Amino acid sequence: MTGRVGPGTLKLTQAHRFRNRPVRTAGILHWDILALYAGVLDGLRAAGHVDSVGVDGWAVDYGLLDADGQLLGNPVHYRDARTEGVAERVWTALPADRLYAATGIQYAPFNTLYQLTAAHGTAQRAAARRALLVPDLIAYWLTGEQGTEVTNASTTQLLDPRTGGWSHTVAEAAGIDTDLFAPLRRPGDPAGFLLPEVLDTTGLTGPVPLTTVASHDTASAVAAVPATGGDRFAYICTGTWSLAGLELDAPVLTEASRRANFTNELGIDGTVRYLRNIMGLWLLQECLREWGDPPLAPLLDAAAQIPGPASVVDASDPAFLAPGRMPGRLAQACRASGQPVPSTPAQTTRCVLDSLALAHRRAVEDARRLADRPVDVIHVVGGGARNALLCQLTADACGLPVMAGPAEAAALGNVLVQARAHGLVGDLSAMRRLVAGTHPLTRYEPTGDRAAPAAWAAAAERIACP
Ligand code: LFR
Repeated sequence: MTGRVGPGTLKLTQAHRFRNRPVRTAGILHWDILALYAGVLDGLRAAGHVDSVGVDGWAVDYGLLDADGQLLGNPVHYRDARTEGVAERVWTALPADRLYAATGIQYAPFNTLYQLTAAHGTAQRAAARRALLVPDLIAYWLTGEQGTEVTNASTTQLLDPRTGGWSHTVAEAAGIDTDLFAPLRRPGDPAGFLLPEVLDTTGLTGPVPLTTVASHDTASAVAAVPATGGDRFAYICTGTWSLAGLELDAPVLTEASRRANFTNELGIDGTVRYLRNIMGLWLLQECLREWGDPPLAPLLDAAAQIPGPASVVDASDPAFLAPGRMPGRLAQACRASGQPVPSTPAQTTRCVLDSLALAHRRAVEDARRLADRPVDVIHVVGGGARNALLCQLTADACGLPVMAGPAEAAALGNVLVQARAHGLVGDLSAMRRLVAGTHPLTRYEPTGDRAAPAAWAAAAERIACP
């Protein structure tokens, strides 16, 4: 994406789009990182002229480099099964409650901490001198400079959210030397210049600086949430995942918060992203893949005609993490909880969207209770902001208005942090006002006969997660 920023101006243009296709080899699911990097180079070529570049991407995954700075293998996908049962091993050295008190990070089988533990004893891990998180790896190839961006580093479960530095307690207990990571850097920090080889390949004219952004895509998206009326808002970043929660000044590290599996990831300017991971539109994407990728719009229209909330599943359950056979797995979960089994694609789609709306409701309610913060409005950003049925169901389930948009929040947050570092925009609230003033938002009210929170409470009881 290219972005243009000025007073009253914030405009994104898609320069290039490429597929991200994971590949399974020798029993392990990998990212095709060189194909992704080639896509980045194609994008830079298509962009033409740029004043600055920023890289963001998904969290937790990393590439290992040898002593010469060469990549030791394709990064493993966080949906790979190699981390099954690994967390329990880590907890024998450092119990889960102490781990949470030290890092504030939710349990997810794929946290970097567990991935590095799973890799202990492998030849690759033994040869590794450096681990670079995926956006940092792309930044390294573009510039030759290594760093560890702090919002993404917070998802490793090796960082202390109070200090923003590494947690030596956790690292020592897990037998991980934090020198494996490059020095920490913060959104806004300069991160070098595009290498001559990159300028050659892309046809760009140097010098082109790389600017550190909130390199965790969710942190970039939260930075671009168009909230302009104070702090009584929740956000839901919807895409492959739904990340639902609050922006706070300080982490919530209580036992109740741990039990509710809330995470305290770092945001820009010392903020804390207090949120829960919900499986998100991945559930639908995987169904569509199984059905041979039919067009989405007629399916959503048909799903909207079905009375709801229909049968629901627990959309926070890691049981849905792995790819494959998703319609069958959803049907099985409905059967196991004694609910009608969705059998048509429209019914399955409705099951997914009702389940997501219900999970959004639980996350927003739990967050405001655990952080003791009132919420008047929910901002839905990311790809799901385009899904009117999902937004309406979320408003209905939560009993709160939903402000939907922008869909490209992560790219906007990325561009805004670069613009700020180059003096083109003010603080976080100025950034948010600029998004709100330049991007149309759609408001969904929990109205009409759809506003029936009791029906959602009953749906929650059916899957025993109140
Ligand atoms: C969203 C996201 C989530 C993270 C998941 C795995 O793209 O970055 O925030 O939990 O992907 O990295």
